[in-house]
Amino acid sequence: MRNIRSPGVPTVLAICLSILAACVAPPSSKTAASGPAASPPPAKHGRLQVIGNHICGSDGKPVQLRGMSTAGLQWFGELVNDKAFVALAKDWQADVVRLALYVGENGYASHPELIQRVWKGIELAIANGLYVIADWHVLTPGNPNNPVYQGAQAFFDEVSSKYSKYPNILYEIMNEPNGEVSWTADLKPYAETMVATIRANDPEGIILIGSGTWSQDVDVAAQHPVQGKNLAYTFHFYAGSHGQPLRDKLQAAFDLGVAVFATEWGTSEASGTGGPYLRESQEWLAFLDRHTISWVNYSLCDKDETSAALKSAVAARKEGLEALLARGSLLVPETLGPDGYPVWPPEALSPSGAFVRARMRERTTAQPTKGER
Ligand code: IDC
Repeated sequence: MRNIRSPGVPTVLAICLSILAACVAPPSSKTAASGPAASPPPAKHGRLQVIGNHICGSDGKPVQLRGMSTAGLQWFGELVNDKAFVALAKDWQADVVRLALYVGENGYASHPELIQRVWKGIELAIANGLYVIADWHVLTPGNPNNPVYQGAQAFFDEVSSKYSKYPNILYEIMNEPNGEVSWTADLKPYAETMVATIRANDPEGIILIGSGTWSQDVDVAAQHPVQGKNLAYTFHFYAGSHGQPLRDKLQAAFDLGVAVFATEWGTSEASGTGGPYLRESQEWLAFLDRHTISWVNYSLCDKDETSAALKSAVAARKEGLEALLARGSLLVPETLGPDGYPVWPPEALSPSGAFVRARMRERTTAQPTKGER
């Protein structure tokens, strides 16, 4: 977090000069891109809604959102910065960002101040016209009813009361339940409580529901779905570990009529390492395209692991990228792109990051949406 300093005389002078400059200069996309926009661009598809087994825009047409997840905010929270969100929206042409609020593992349960990163992330997403997923990152322990997660209701009550007025917000109530958890006895009742909590403040926002086996048991959930509107089920895959058998489960859920959203997938194995498995990732993405299923890649961070979209400092140093590192952490893109807004230069991206960015932009190039942005 930044230190708050009282402005000295030179700072005040600089502020006056910049106000004067802003008054005389014509509005330019460069200034709009690098500072918080006065009136943020609208969320691309308006208020989302679930119709049948699709997530649709406000016009009722199925949409496919693509975007990136943060890694654990307790480890890589610095990623929640203005430049990164501008780069993601403009250069990567992402539609959505997911804020992974780990609860266990030194996360929110023991560091409640992490909530500030969620608020800042939501604000930055709104300012950049991105949809934003508030992810209650259940992972260890695997049961969302474990006392570690006792803050869930208060969290979703607060998120939904603050942000229900924005079409940008989506709620992911349990990242990946795992271990001895039953859908009907543990997860569905938990989901019903969270849905009721959120619905008390937000009658419309999309609620994303996880399932057992690290959110792979979508087919089980789909047999006994939670009642209510604008509900969708998450499923997670890692291209090096999961293939056709998981796609079959997904197809089964889809055929039972529920909407699904891949809120987390990686080009690596499920451990976050190994690979990248780009051929397998292509196969998965082709499947998601065919069904107009939204996806979020894990993760936009610079950890030394395959699934990370940015190079680690160690890898960058090995490649002689000292000049890039000298500008600071790769979590803050300090380079200005040709259009005047911050970008990660190609050499800052890992093989996984380069692949995912290209896939994200491909769609935008294939189906121009200029008029909509
Ligand atoms: C992993 C990170 C790793 C971190 C670990 C901590 O990649 O750096 O040490 O969490 O638990 C998931 C989880 C996601 C995992 C990811 C990769 O939702 O938190 O991140 N993964 O293992 N499910 C399947 C894979």
